[in-house]
Amino acid sequence: MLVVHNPVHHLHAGRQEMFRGRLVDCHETPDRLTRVLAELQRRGVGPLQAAVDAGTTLDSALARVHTPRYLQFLAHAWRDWVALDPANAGRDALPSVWPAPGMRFDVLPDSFAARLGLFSFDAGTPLTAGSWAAARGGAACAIGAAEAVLAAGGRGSAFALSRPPGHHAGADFLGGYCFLNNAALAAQALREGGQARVAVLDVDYHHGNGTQSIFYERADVLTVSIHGDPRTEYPFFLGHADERGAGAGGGFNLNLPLPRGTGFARWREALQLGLQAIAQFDAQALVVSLGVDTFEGDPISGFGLKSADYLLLGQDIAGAALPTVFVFEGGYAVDDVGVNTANVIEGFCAAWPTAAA
Ligand code: SP5
Ligand code: ZN
Repeated sequence: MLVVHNPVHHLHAGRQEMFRGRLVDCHETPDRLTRVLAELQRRGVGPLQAAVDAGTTLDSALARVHTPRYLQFLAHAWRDWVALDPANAGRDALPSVWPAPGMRFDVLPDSFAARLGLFSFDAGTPLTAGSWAAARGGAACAIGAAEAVLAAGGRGSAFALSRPPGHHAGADFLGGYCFLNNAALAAQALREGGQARVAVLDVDYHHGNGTQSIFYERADVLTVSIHGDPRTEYPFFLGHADERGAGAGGGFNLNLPLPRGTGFARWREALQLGLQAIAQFDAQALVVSLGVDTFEGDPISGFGLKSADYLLLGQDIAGAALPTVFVFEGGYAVDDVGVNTANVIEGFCAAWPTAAA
């Protein structure tokens, strides 16, 4: 399977995230991606392609998913952060003030600290000097992988080894270690490449709130997410089963929340429900938001999947028999993230040999 990786992902390396009143070491590290790449190469998965930031071409692709004011904010965020205080050059940016419902989201504050809050939904997503360049590279992976699948005449598959992750980022906000929504960009590229109906299947431990919100009122992209129940799990404020889409998108969002502690047998039943919905939708192409933070050893999550389960996960997804773009999301047990992710890809390829090209 083609693997598109981000050669500049290491430019984003947040130091600390705010967690319950303290700054703790950031869980989302460059090492995660290095481990996955090493394991894929060890197993001979390939070919390997480096994503290219195509400048203005990439800008227009980003603008079809994100708002102009958010992209403008991200493009200049580091410069503005340092302008706030020269000493900020040595610190990551984290927000500390946010608008609540009923306050103004439409007026852009002059203060960068206020703008950072306006465009964020948590204080756990450090923005660094290289975050914008790295996020662009991650987005380019997802779009490049989608283009490769389209070029394969709707029979192919590819893995976008994106970093930073993307599924928590909305049209107009960052959060959850995410800046640009890589999976949404891949889905949009598939739509523009002529696939009439695209499904996004999000198997990361956390609800894909950004992806859901981007497509919530659209009937051409079905979003399905299997995740820890937001009553107790991050991102808390979205991801409930009664969120089914709105307007023209009514019926085109499916949330399958599961309680903390869920193991593979029950998780797999939810996957079958998700795959049934995708078949019923008659999707022409599939984007998988592939987080492996469902692993039993994950330090910030609560499901009990074991390494061997990821082979079956990949096999089950291959059963959809759709052109498929995998997009890397979460997974924080660094010693196991490579094996778990490569197992999904291997299980998929073994079950659908035509996709292994
Ligand atoms: C892409 C993705 O998986 N984003 C997840 C973002 C989760 N952010 C909240 C993390 C809470 C960190 N908890 C620290 C626990 C220290 N013992
Ligand atoms: Zn996650």
